[in-house]
Amino acid sequence: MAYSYDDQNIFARILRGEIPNRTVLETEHSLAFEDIAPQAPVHVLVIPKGKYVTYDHFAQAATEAEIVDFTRAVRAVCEKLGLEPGAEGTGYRLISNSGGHGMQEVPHLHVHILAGRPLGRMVM
Ligand code: DGP
Repeated sequence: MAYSYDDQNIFARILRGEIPNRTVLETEHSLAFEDIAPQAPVHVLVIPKGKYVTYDHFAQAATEAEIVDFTRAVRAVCEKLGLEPGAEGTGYRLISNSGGHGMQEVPHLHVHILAGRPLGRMVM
């Protein structure tokens, strides 16, 4: 499908510096910042700097450099925060809500990184 991107969405405004954020990590093509309404002790959002609405849009239209950068930015945040799966008390959950049934609120692709406590089983 063809996507139309809303330049006034809240993450577009964060990327333009119009709204402050608590940045965790910034790369050439991606930005990671703390969620304003954390659902876990660690709740970070990672977004591409490019104008992509959903994961589907990004995977279709982004350059390979953007895709590699974004994928590694997610990992780099987890490394920076000491979340890499392995030791007891580590690990995390990645979520990317997409579209209506995904209950996506902000129409700019974002991956939620949730961690810091056992997160429970997913409830569908
Ligand atoms: P989703 O439902 O997947 O579209 O999640 C959107 C998330 O964005 C939600 O967890 C709250 C967060 N959020 C909304 N507005 C702001 C904001 O102005 N700043 C930050 N840091 N997070 C925001």
